[in-house]
Amino acid sequence: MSSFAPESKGVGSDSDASSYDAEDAVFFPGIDKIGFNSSAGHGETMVYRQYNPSEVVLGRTMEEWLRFSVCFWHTFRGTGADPFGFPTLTRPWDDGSNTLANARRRLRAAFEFFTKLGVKYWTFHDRDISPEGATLEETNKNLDEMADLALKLQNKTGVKLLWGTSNLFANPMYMNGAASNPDAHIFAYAAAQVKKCMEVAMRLGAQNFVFWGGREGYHTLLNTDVRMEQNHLAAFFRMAAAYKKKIGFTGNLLIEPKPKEPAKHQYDYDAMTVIAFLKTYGLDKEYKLNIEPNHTTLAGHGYEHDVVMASAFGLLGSVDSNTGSPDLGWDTDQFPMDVKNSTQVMRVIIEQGGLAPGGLNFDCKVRRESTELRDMFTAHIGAMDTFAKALKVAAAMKNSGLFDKQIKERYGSFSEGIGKKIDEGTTDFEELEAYVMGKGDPVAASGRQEHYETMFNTFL
Ligand code: XUL
Ligand code: CO
Repeated sequence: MSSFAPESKGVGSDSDASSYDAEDAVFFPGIDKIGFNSSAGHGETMVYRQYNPSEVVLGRTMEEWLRFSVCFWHTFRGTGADPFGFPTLTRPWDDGSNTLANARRRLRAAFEFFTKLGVKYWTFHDRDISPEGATLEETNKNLDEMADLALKLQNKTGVKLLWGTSNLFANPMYMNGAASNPDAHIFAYAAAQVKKCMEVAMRLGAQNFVFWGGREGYHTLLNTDVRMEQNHLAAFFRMAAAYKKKIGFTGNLLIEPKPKEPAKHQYDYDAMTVIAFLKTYGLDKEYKLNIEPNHTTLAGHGYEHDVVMASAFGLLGSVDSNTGSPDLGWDTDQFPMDVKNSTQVMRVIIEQGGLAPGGLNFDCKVRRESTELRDMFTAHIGAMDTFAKALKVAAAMKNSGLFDKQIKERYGSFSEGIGKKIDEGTTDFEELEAYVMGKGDPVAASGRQEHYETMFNTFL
């Protein structure tokens, strides 16, 4: 996310926002619950043609496999402002004020949106849903008040909280980092903020709690002690895990890697960096990863790379299912519309037996030029259909057995003889040398990349 604007001003509109204060106010008039119709015409984009929640794929419903979630920050706090232009996304219920009344309207609009879309989960940062006050005490009081309303709306609609997280990056106090800040007082404030947010998330039945280290990194090494900063980060994560146990919160704790933006270098660079960090500090039993593919591509990897790596080490907890623009070099947080990329992700999710208690969270924002309320719907519908189709394609690939069989054959030399001994750890360099001397030099086999790529295409 890059356009987070907790105190965005100027998002006013001609309509009177307070007319949405009534309990029964309708925020999206003229838009009904989105239905499923697999034969809808090409021009219809307010309908699901792939996502049929109750359809069973590989023994589970689509809804169970996909666990879609809408994020509050982009979809209900995004203004369309960018470094070159003012807000473009005018929401009639949002008067741009930093008041609790405005926060309440946004939250009620959000639950109408989730319900009409038919999405069962949502995610938020503490500061998206609730305005900061003059002191931490006042800020916490506001958050409690907003949590009361969120709980009421969750109970009324059946929508659940996939995860909550603390915004430890927007407040100017955090400009030099939160848990990696050189000032212990700011470290303490960040700890207090997470403590409160975790309590609120638990009260709302969160299934996970996410940490994205927005400003945990450096801009110049000339003023930075990188080891001390990472020791502090580890201390912070250790205390968060201890507090989770203390209060009996049973959700998963997840760290979300990102290589850069806003910091020049962020410590949670990519999946393998976070895994090494967790193992270095003995935290790998307490934390899993929330992977965002746009961050993965920012790190210079292919779209599905971090999902594959995290899962391979048993640490894939959830996915912020978005995409970058392959021809741009920053975090554009676009809605994922590429079936091939999403299929690669769904293959991993199928292989590890699902994502629960994680899910596919749309950490995505409509383009600043997509200004109509219905664009909020079509963006999510298009992305959900993309992943639903990807699920079906990945299931067909799995059912064919072709990839499993050919990959198994490719590594076949490790299932017997000397290969088996390597895997079992029962051989050594001397024996391996003797093996080659006895057998003669090996001949390299083709990797057949184009064969695999062509085979993949046949399933699309
Ligand atoms: C930032 C990002 C965040 C996290 C939650 O790029 O993705 O929105 O998902 O803080
Ligand atoms: Co994210």
